[in-house]
Amino acid sequence: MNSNVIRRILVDLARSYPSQYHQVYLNTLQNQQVRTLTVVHGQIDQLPQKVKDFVEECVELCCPDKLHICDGSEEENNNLIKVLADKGVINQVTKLENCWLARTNPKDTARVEAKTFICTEEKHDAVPRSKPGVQSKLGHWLSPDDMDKAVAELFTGCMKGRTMFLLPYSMGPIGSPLSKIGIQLTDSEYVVLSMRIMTRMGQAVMKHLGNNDFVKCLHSVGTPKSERHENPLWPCDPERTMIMHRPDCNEIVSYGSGYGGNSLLGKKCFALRIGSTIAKREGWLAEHMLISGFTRPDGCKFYITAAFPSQCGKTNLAMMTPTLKGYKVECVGDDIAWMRFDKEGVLRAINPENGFFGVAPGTNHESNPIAMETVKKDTIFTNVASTSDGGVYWEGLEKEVDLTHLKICDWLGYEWTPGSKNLSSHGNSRFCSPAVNCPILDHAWEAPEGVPVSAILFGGRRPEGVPLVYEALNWKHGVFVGASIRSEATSAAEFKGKTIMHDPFAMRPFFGYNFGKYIEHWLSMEKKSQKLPKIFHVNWFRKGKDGKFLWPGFGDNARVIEWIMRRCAGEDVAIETPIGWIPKPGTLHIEGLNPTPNMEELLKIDKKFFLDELTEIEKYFDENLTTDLPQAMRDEIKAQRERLSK
Ligand code: OXD
Ligand code: MN
Repeated sequence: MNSNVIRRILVDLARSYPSQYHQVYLNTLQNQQVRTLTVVHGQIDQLPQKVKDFVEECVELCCPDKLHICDGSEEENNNLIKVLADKGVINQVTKLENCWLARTNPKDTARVEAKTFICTEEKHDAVPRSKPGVQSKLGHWLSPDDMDKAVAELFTGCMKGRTMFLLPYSMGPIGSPLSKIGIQLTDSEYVVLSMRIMTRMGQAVMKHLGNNDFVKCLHSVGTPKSERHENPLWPCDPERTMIMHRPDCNEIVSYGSGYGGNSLLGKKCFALRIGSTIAKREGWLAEHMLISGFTRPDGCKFYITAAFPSQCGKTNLAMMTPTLKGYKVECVGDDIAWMRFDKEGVLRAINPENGFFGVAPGTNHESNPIAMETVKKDTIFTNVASTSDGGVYWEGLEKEVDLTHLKICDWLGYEWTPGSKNLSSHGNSRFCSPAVNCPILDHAWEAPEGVPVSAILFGGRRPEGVPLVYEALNWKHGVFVGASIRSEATSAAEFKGKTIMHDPFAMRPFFGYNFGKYIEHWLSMEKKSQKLPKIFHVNWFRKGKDGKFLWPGFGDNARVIEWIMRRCAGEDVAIETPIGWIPKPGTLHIEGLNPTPNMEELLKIDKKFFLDELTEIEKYFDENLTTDLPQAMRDEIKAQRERLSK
């Protein structure tokens, strides 16, 4: 991204492909001659030198008309809300307090995994060696040259006529030894508003930064040709969207999309992709996990972290209202955990985020009453439906919103009637709410040292074969369980249909480096000095022969967590099976459940199913990791097959 490099690339491109690139080159030179930049907010001279250098480089490249250095204040936020509301980009949800609804371009509604790249000198540092002829499903690599070319081509002059916003932000509580700082440059006001919710953003972060290093984040919604605009209120460039990460320089560059997962660069790009590479270097873990605290009636409290693929209920579990009497759940985070062993060998976790970017459809007072409370104020909704009485609506609210006499506008802005064959809201529509609005936020959620983790859960949507809960036999086996996660596809990314996808550690879209090395990193946590949490696999989604869920889920999942807590406390409530430990009959509390769940069916382990599962997992590893698969994983497959074949 160095401007000389970019100039050189443009010259090269113009020479090699005169018709295609010559104009870009000329425009760039011209931009450089005529460009003027007005700083409309903040003072560029007061920026730390490294930040100033970064901004100047990006200004030279993107050619914005104005620069706004964000201070993160309420006043700034209100002004930006007004700008967007005046333009009609967001509309006030008057029934709620300080809540807003944005409708995106229909082509910009989810993460785009196929257009997300990790850029390293050596391809092997980013993605494992796959079998010849097999397109790796564990990330996409880009060479530094190709990234430089893409950046030059996409970003040159892309902010002309627009304002560039500079956002200093902290992932994790400002000043915590576990936190990290990023600087995002963006041309989207929606991104500024959302980043202020999802991260600690503003002046306090800049003060703390001093002249230290930070993750460089450049984002633009892009400059499509006018005919590509389907929704002029939501500029984006879906055909050319690219999300690029350069772990060796702690750099993120995102072009063409305003959708959260692609544009709020603190979240998936920094906290997971770049975060996992920093974590590898520094000896800790950056994971796609919720963090929550469970307190028993006797006052004993355990924290768990849980990795489920997108849209498998992390937010619901993190904010659960337990149906078991006397139990309490408190939320630390619903999506990302940064975890590190402390001096005493205890694994401690912080939530690097400051808010929730949750999936709206399916959220209601039954599935997640706490989320319903959380979204009542200071929330930005995206791609849900609106009602004529100033409210919002999505699939899942049928039983609690009376739509009689109301007019409904669907997520596209068209009139919608209940029962219509189209959905009112996009399957990946979201709420973006500050964590402090969550009524069950854990008192230690911002503890700089993090909370102690007793158990790590893995899971996914598995309608068939996979029991409600099982405990891994040991750490290595637990790493194998994490590496083997499979789940039904959801609408968080571009995939369609109900296929069962591999999603190792629920991190498949978020690995910042070679997955083989990632497994090794997890295995390396097994040290004498470190007290390892127990590892479990849970599946709330098993179905019976009638196609109905066998387990009620939601608040009743507390019953499973209660069993997990008893295992963490060393209680003898489990029996060993070939795939791990499952609850001894009668030890998982199901009293009061009506109908009584079929526990036999829920915990059944069909050896044939698991042998087939093992064959599928081995095939996946062989095709996608080949020689990068650590021997320990091959040993686990062999041992599990032997146990199943007895
Ligand atoms: C998310 C996701 O947005 O995982 O959290 O897609
Ligand atoms: Mn997520």
